Amino acid sequence: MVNGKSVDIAITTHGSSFYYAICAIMGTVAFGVIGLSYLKPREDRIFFYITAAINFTACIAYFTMGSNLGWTPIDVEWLRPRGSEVFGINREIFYVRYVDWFVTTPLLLMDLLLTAAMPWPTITWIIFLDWVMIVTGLVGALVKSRYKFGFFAAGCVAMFGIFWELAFASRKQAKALGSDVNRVFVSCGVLTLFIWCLYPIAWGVCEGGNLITPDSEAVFYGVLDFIAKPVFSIALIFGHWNISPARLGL
Ligand code: RET
Repeated sequence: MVNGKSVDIAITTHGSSFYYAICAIMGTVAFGVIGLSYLKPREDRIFFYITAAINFTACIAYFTMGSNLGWTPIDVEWLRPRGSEVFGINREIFYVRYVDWFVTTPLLLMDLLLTAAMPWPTITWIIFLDWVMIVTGLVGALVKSRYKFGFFAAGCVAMFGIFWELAFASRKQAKALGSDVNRVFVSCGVLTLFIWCLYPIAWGVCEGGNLITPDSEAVFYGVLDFIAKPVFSIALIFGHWNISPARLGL
């Protein structure tokens, strides 16, 4: 207790069960994608392996969060009792989310960029921008003062750079590759652009502004991750079913 206020930062069993439920979905989709890959020759499995890796990684991260691990308490400076030197009003920050995203968001982007047969220099640069976005988001989450929003702004600029590449150069190239490639690129690309825009909003009300509880955070990020990973994965795998990777130069 600090100044009569509870500073209990543990998550409830509800938050934990929700994390385990998402963990189970990610695991099921990952194994399902690996199972489906056996229907294709070894050299045609690139999208299966990338997509399975995305879901396996998330499965481990969600197991960690369901077990109430992978987080650290961060002081929330502007919620410190007025005139008090006491720190102690803090929030649990799940840094393991960022470890997950550091691995999985480049893989999600590779799924899209390889679909559009983008050249490796472009892919390398986009992955760099993505890492800037995730790392600045993590640093911002761990900083206790309002400077956190400076890091957040840098992350948003990087995300904008990624969106620009996907929406213009990559879309143009996917279109030139034929209507089947264009269809899977546009459907998975639109899903990505829409859902990725909601992550900074979630960050703003959770790690940033401390406006919603860690339980609500579990649901907010959980629903986003469910759409960004399992739903995206299924759309991508079936969208690619009749497209030979050789046609994309893979
Ligand atoms: C942060 C904060 C810094 C600014 C921005 C962010 C965007 C994060 C995104 C994360 C996407 C995660 C996905 C996970 C897969 O399941 C880091 C929240 C712009 C877009 C797709």
